[in-house]
Amino acid sequence: MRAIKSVLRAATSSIGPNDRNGSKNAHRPYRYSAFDLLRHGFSQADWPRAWREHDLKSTYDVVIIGGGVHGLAAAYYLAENHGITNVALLDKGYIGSGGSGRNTAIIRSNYLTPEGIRFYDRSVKLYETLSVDLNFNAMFAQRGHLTLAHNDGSLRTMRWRAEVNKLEGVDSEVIGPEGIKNLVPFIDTSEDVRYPILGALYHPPGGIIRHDAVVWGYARGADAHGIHIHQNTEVTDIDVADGRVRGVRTNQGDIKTNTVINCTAGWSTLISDMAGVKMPIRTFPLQAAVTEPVRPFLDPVIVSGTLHVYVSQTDRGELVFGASVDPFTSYSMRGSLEFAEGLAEHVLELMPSLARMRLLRQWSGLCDMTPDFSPIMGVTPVGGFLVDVGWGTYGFKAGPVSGETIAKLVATGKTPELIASFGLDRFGRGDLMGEKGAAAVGH
Ligand code: PYC
Repeated sequence: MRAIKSVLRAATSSIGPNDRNGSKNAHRPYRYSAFDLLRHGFSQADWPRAWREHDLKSTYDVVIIGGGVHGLAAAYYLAENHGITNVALLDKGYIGSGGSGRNTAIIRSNYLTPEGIRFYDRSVKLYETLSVDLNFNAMFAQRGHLTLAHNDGSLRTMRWRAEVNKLEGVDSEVIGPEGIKNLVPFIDTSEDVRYPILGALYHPPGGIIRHDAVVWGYARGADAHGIHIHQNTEVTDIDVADGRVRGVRTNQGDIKTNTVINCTAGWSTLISDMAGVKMPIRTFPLQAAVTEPVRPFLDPVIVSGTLHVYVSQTDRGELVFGASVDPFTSYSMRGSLEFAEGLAEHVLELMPSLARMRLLRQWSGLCDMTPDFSPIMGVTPVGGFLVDVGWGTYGFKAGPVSGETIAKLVATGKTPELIASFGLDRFGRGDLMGEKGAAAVGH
């Protein structure tokens, strides 16, 4: 047995550096497979590290600030699609420790504006192939997404969204209480409740994913191309001279660069301020909570704007809940009793049979809200200072497409059509992209 184990261990550790792209730092990432799982199970050998640590260099072609899904996806697509690998990704904590590790992992493209629908639909498409593209199982479960309407006004908005979705080739339709009950037998569709359910926007391609796996998959892919991921590296200032970015200063040393991408959430205004770029953003906490695991009973994601609640069941059986952003600006990431009480009340109005379930944990993340509920992406008045910020409560689902489009902008110098409507200059022109009607819940 010992001999078998040592052969398996040797096989496991045989993956070595391989200069795949001609970049000195590129290496062939470890290939995960079912056979490997078996091999590791027998050998008990450690899995190889998914990404490496590097010394901070004094110069990079591109510096990305923020090690969440947006920053990591931008890093990955810069290398994968454009061969740009002399890139540093900086995070003041550990990767995925901000919004990417705190969101409720809902993916959908049932937005309201044609621009929003096209943009988020591209993200859904990228999410669909992500596990294969990155050889990292992100467990995307397209179990459908239901946005409930409890009054005529919301039903009208659901119809509107369904029609624009269809025009853009996105699968969405309005269904009635019977259709809802078929999909979610536990939901209370009776008429004698405070907010009877009149119908719902049903969006079959929507679903949930493992958000930490998305972060790690992109980190591994970026690292394989030789991109440097620097955790615990806080940006303290951005050097700008003659209207252009010249470098960034960090608590680990200074970096010279001509291109900086602000991919932060929560701190996006503080980072942009360092470059002298003002952002029309206000930051609010968004709380979430998770229950103990129970047997699977809930397939689709359920959202009720009127009750300010959304719920999904993970593959492990926990229910994950979220609500509206807190009603005040703050950088606090703590949960509150008020939230847990309000949540319980609203969830029980929808599914009274959950009364005995216990909440395990609650937390919060920071949402950078813009006046029109659309992001701010692209160039700024400071040359070489690009932004991918202002995600409100939609950030995680947009990670792949944001990374893809920002990388294209850096590589080509041209703003891709998919993000042309999201520029900072729209606020000066008064050309807003009202996407509030597609928010999961009222904010
Ligand atoms: O837009 O689907 C959404 C969402 C869910 C949680 C926060 N935002």
